[in-house]
Amino acid sequence: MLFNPEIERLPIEKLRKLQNALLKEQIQYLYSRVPFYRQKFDEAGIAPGTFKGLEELHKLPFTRKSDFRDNYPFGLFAVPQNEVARLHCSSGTTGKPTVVGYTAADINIFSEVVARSLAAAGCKPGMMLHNAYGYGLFTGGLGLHYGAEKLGMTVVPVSGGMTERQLRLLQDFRPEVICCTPSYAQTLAEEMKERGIPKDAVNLKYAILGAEPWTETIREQVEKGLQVQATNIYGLSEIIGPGVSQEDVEERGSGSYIWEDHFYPEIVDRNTGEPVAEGEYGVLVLTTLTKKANPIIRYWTNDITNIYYDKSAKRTHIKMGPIIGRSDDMLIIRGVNFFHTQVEDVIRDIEHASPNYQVIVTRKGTLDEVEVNVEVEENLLRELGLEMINREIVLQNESLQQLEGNFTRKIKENIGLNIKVNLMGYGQLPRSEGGKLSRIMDLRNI
Ligand code: ADP
Ligand code: K
Repeated sequence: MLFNPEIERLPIEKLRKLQNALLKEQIQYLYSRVPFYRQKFDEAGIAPGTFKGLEELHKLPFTRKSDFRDNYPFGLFAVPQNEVARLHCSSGTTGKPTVVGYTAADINIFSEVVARSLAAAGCKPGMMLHNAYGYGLFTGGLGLHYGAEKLGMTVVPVSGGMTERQLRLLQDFRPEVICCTPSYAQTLAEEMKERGIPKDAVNLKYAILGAEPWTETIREQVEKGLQVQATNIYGLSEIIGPGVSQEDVEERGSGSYIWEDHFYPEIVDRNTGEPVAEGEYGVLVLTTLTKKANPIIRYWTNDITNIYYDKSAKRTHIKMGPIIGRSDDMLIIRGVNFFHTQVEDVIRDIEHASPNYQVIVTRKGTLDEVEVNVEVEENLLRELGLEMINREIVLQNESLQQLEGNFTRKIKENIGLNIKVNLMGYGQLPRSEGGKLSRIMDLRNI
């Protein structure tokens, strides 16, 4: 279903025209209201009166997370505080939180893009949404909540955590839709199995997962475990929150639509900042076209992905691939670029390896080294009559040695690195308890 078919199918030329007009307005607006941007535009030689629009966007400097911090709390706001209807903060995965503001109209935009996203994910008015994103300063909970109400859904504002209660409500209320982080969806799927809850005791059909990188490996696990069709939702507080882009349930695996009438995307080279060709990987840079309280020009998301038009798709808006990682999570191991999502990709090809894994980073002298801890599937443990796994057990067990060997070889083939793999028993690695799960354990500064 398309929530807003007219705009979601707007022909590209018209979309471009609209973006151009909105961008010019946005530049004018920021020039007159935000000293930070006026100075930046002056330095770049951009005068709002003669600014040519999209064709000159690349001349404008990037806005970075540090700009939010330097202007903390409200220095980037374009409206006085009494016009700000709501504040949110980023979850602070990478340091001090940043604060963002929304006017009532911005909240409407946020709800609109989330409503479109939910509809693309398979939701319809009248369906029930179990919203297990965290409520509070984090944009996920309230963002999905307002969007679902706009679409006309029944919202259960469960928030994250308290897995026992989540499972109870999933059985009692029988919602068709759940949204949460992919790692928490894994937890819920595992816990259902663990507690012997039959799959048909819950009525889920769709899962909308985001807030952290995930791959097809986790999609398979969640789709099987929860009996759902799972789609990706992407966003970040600096731009608006979740709902910047969303995958269509019938086009799973082919990328997520970026709602281009509100957010203008670019992909640039992570080292030079220069634009790359369509489809190439780089840093996603986003410009808000319609926000009023806290509009942002060329935000350096630090997220690595690619963007491309999909001519056979239902909508005209551009798509982005999955985020392969944050630029600052990229490790350089013996000269090879490495993201933890690459390990996740490999897991899919290894029989008996489960998508519960962790990448351990250490430093030897000036060089970074990584090892991978990965749990084996529960049924293998049972077959082998083991409760847990450690080094000693692996060394004594032929099947486990073989599995470790396979894994190491596959990593070598796919990533080009010799990486030490340590098998773990089921349940030995940390699980998401509701929020984002870090798959990287960084021991470099210890
Ligand atoms: P923080 O940067 O503190 O985590 P946010 O809560 O605003 O702040 O989270 C936004 C970030 O979360 C994005 O920049 C991105 O790194 C990550 N993210 C959000 N959605 C996805 C997704 N679907 N896939 C991968 N990463 C995502
Ligand atoms: K597997």
